[in-house]
Amino acid sequence: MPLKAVCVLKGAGDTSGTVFFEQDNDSSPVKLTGEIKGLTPGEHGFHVHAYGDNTNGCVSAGPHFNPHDKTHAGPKDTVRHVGDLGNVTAGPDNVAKINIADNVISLAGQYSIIGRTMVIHEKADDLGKGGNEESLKTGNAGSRLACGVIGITQ
Ligand SMILES: [Cu+2]
Ligand SMILES: [Zn+2]
Repeated sequence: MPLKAVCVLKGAGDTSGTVFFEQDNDSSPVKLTGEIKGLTPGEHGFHVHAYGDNTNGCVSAGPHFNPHDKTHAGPKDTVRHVGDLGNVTAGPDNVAKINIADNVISLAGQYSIIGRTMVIHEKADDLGKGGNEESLKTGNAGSRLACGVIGITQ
């Protein structure tokens, strides 16, 4: 039985989306599909943040999910936060189609992302290559446009 999860992202503005997660077993890649609308055209940082807490909006989700205490980077880098999924790209229709496969996040086990928060950001994630201190923490991706808690689905 594949593992499945879903995340509905909402925010204070008109950005919203739905992301579906699927993983064949706890050692295979997690596939993410879905879309986020209400984005300016171009790249937007997209991460798993540590807490499934939206009590004060997306800010309560805390920093990037980083159980190994590493620096921020891109999804293809070996040293990265577990939650670093890089960027999604919105087209002229303001919609980003999501089609990601990632080998670091999981839907089961000690480093499961279930119960944590997906965040879509205002700006592009510089993937840790921005040359300043913030780049190695957040990728300078700016404010949190929308977010949602990742939950188990059938
Ligand atoms: Cu983020
Ligand atoms: Zn990060």
